[in-house]
Amino acid sequence: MPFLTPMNMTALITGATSGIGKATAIAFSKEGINLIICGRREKALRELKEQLEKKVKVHSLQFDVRDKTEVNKAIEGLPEEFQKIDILVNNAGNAHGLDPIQTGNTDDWDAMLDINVKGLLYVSRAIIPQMVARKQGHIINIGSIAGKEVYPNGNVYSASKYAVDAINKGMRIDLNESGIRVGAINPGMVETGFSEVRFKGDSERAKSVYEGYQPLKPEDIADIIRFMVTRPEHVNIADLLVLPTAQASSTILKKE
Ligand code: NDP
Ligand code: 8X3
Repeated sequence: MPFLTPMNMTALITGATSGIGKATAIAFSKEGINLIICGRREKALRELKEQLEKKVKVHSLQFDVRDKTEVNKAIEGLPEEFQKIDILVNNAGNAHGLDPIQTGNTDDWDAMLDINVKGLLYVSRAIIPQMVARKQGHIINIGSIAGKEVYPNGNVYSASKYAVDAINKGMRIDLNESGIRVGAINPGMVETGFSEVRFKGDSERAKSVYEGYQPLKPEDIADIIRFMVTRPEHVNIADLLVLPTAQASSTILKKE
């Protein structure tokens, strides 16, 4: 098998329209990795494509990860030069709400389980067979500190990220024979659109999540993902927990 240099690699990134996914697309473009950027927001996809295609080949796919028909159609319909996917970054996801279990909004529960868990599975299922056939590929799953410990009112979001942790481990076991690298990065507090989504557009509340300390920036996580995918092929970074220095755990955060 020829050694793959970043110049002839293609990465598919879900949730590339903002935050960690967008920063990862930018970081990969600097390595010369060609990109398939995915998300629902058409304008954000178009603008990112225009920005990055000065450096690398970029194809955008607009689909909702919840819809498995759309997922399969998008991936099966990729133009020839984007069909071989070397790196899959399963990043699309969000928290919806922050409520105690007894008053939780069941639509929020559906959103988190359908997007963070089932969406990740649908995209993975559409791409993994080609990696297995080639015996080559790298999957990065974006988990969370919420997938390592539960915090008050985090209940179902945590459940979705514990599931990502389990899926990350399960993929690594099942794909071991095929030589496919599988690893997760589990961030703590990263300043992105995450809290805007969690608090349904309440910008003041979202902003307050990141006040009084230095949260991680999406670029901090993207830089680590870039490092993960540029290690030699025998090195698999399997599971990382990455926190802002001010954060000791889900519930211990040193604010000024
Ligand atoms: P953002 O809200 O900035 O980004 C979320 C991304 O997911 C967007 O690009 C969005 O695209 C995409 N997305 C959401 N729902 C869907 C859907 N139904 N179909 C397709 N794409 C979807 O948040 P982050 O960058 O912070 O989040 C990225 C990942 O990081 C998530 O998995 C999150 O759980 C995880 N994470 C975030 C942390 C944080 O503190 N920010 C900490 C730990 C983990 P679009 O709206 O265009 O569809
Ligand atoms: C995002 C971090 O602590 O809000 O996954 O769950 S947290």
